[in-house]
Amino acid sequence: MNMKTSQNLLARLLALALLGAAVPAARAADDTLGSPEGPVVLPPDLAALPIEHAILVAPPHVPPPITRTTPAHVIVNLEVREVVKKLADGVQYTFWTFGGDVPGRFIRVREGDLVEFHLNNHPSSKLPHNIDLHAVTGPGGGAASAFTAPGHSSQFTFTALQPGLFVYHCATAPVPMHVGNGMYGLILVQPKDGMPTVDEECYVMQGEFYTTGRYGEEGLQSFDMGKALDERPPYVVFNGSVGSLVGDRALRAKVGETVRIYFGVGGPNLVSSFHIIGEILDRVYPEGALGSVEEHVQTTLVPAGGATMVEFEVKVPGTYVLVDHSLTRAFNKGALGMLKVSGPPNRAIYSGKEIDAVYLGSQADEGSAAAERETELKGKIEAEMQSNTAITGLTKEVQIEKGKQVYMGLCFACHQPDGRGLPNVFPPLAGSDFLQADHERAIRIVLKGLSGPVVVNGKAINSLMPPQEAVLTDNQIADVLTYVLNSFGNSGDPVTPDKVKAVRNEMR
Ligand code: HEC
Ligand SMILES: [Cu+2]
Repeated sequence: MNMKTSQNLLARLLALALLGAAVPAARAADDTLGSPEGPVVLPPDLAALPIEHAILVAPPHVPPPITRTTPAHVIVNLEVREVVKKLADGVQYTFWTFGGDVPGRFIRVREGDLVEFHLNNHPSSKLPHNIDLHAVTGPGGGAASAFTAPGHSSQFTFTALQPGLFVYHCATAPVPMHVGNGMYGLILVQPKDGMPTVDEECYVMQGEFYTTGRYGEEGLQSFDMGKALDERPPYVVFNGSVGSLVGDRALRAKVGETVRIYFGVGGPNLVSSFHIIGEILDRVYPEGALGSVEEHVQTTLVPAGGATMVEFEVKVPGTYVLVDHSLTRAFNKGALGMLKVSGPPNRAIYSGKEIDAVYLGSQADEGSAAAERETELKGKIEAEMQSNTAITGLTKEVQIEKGKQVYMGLCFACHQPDGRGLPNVFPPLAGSDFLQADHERAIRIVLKGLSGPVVVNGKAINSLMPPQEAVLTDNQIADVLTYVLNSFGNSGDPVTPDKVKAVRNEMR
């Protein structure tokens, strides 16, 4: 018997001793993974516990609080399913789940409960799975006893010794892949003395997805181990998909209510700087530990494989945005959710907008003048259409005005409002030979960005322009290039949306 096996055996003997059970010596010696040891013979006090079936609940909801004041023998039935679901608009992913959703079903038990755990792996699954519950005291947090082939069911029993909010996850090799495909959830072990009552409880978990395609690339995506090794996920999301807590699916509360969010991080790798824009967290239980409470918290750090509970009273109506305050994750990778609070305003706490005066700097003034001019020209076209069909010239003028708004909202920041750029940093668009030599190339640059050395008007530059394909529509790109090609002393033909579309398609 090697060291590890003897340690395992020791731990198992301890676990059995804890249950007060007689040790089935012959079976305990056969300590291979997954070989059943048979049901434990419970001592009279445990055998006499009332039996209860746990209610498991899908996110963002949680089971109701446990009101009993004595332990029970709680039976948990959790089903593993491999399902194809939406990761983002137009993007599907084969999620491996505990219960059909990411995160897995929320489990709620009470400190001191005897938990009889059944892990059922659906017959349609392709792979075996198991479960490691951080609430379990014992080898692998249950994983050593829960390895379950498709169409099989495993059983093990543990005592919920310590209260707190715990992550559970699959621990089958390769573990990062099983977790990275969505195999995590939360189990709350309510303390013996109960928890403060609140009006709303909800369940949110963050996790990142390492898809082969980049963010937003349509179709069925698969797990990319290379990206996982580099810890460079295209997606970082709440509750398993981009937009899972947005719009109709937002969390809800009413003014005056107290809200508790059970927030966990499945990972597999990233931690979360959990923050709610516009709320100060009245109470935070760091790391899901009920023993300590922090008050008046802005942002709380949640480790991978960790959890926290946050509580706050909502006092002002409006939409509050849940984010990982590592902000590109929130605004570019999906880690963004919403809490919509309804009810009467409280102007003493928050006034709402008091004054709306324009202050956007001179560039934006140009932009708004362009908007007026565009409306004026559109009016002119309509008037002209009544009598004259030769409106091509005017169409180009409209494009120029619309393009100017795009330019003043985006390109100006680098290429400058006058199109002259900044020496050695941003190349000029005004009089740019590079731009005017090849309009198709210009479309490509706006779509895909540009990096590496280029020479513009005899001056070398080696910098980086970010791609705009995800930001701008074909029309906007046509308009902005028409504007640039017909401003700053440049002169050129209009760029049509069809041309942009053709270039975009050919680069797919
Ligand atoms: C974040 C800064 C930034 C923004 C925003 C930006 N660019 Fe650029 N652009 C650059 C840089 C830097 C280069 C040169 C890249 C290199 O050195 O390879 C460049 C190059 C170009 C070029 C080719 C070089 C030249 O001067 O003719 C064109 C055309 C161009 N940008 C158009 C645009 C348009 C149109 C927009 C708005 C839709 C835009 N850029 C937005 C930074 C930016
Ligand atoms: Cu698994």
